[in-house]
Amino acid sequence: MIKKLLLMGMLLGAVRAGAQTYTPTADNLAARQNFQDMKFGLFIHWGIYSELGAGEWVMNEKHISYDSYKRLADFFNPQAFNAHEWVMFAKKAGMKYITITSRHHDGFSMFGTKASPYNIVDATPYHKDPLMELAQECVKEGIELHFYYSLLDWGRKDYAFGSPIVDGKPVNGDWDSYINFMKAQLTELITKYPGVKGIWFDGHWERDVNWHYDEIYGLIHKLNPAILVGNNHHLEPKEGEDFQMFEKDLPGANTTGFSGKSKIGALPLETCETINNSWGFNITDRSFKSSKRIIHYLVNAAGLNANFLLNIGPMPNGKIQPEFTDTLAIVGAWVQKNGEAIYGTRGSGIPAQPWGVITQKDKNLYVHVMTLPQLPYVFIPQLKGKVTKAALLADGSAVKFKQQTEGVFVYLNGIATDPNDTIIKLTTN
Ligand code: JFZ
Repeated sequence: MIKKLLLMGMLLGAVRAGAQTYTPTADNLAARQNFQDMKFGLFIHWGIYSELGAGEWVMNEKHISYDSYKRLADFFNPQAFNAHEWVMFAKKAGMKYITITSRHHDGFSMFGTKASPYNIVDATPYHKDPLMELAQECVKEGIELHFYYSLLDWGRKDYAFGSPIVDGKPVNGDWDSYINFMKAQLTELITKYPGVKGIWFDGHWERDVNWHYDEIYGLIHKLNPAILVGNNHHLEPKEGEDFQMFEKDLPGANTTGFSGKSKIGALPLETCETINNSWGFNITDRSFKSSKRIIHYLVNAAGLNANFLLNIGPMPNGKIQPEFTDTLAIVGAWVQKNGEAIYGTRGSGIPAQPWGVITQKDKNLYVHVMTLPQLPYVFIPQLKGKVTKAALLADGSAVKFKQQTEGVFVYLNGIATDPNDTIIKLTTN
């Protein structure tokens, strides 16, 4: 038994020694800082599934065969798509980057690709590449672009969805062929589209295979070392990844049950959430989140040192439904006014309080009071440094405070509160 353990330990050691260690370049580290500064992004789930108005899992959930589903491509013709409108929608909402599905689990590529004919340019009457238009528009408007890319594919023969897995490969598929296909597409996405800054992987959890991440991440970083790689595997970050993501949960929370194994690591953090209850366009889903709830999600994420990636599912004609534009116009107006306490901040390390959170930038702390307390003050524990000034961010008016060894009391009596978030800026020395 002991011998066996020793042997195993040696083997593990050898594997570890053999694995390449990833050292991010200076450009990559700068990209991570910039990513953290942006704080707010737009997630877009858009594909031929939008035609059925039942989310991006509709093929799987309704047991639609690949051949029948493929027919959706014949009718996909988003004549009303306008890249400028989408980018301006994001900008107006106060978002600094867009992460869009280039290919989801249905296997349909929403970009022009030589690696498969099953793509928007070659297989639909639209014959245009919306992701190219979006990429060019993003560069023009100073918005960063990231591509979501599915590892899981319900249709391809080489992927062989449903096949038993032996030795890290699907026995009924051709795993090498599938890995090469993904590498070809990722090369296109990184080299052809201007300004792409990140790749957001998803689908890892579908099967227990060898995903060849060393090769895939290695290829991405070879093509462009500054690209930020993230993977929605719901595990701790793996070698070669540049940020850690959480799905439908703030870092540290696990309301979904997906996040139990994703201990918070040292990489930049991002959490994604839907504007209603769906990722892809869903015609019956009317559970729209209020602007207040979205603002609170953004502020809470920032307080935990994380970005917030808010998802919308555009309609099959290429338009964004008015409920989303209305809500995000309100969110945008709020963020434009209060951006100083969001953009470029980091978590303060002070834990969330019943009334809200604290963000930090340089020597300033931003106290976000989202739930007004019963007593007319908030108490901030564990504050380092001496507070020299407290002022309402909205108008600069002085706010009373008292600092003691155990923390700072900030008095709210008589101040003009904001129904979303009353922000008090503390200057420390
Ligand atoms: C995944 C996708 O399946 C989904 O369509 C969407 O793109 C979202 C952002 O990411 O969602 C998941 C992934 C894994 C689990 C649940 C939802 N899981 O492991 O339970």
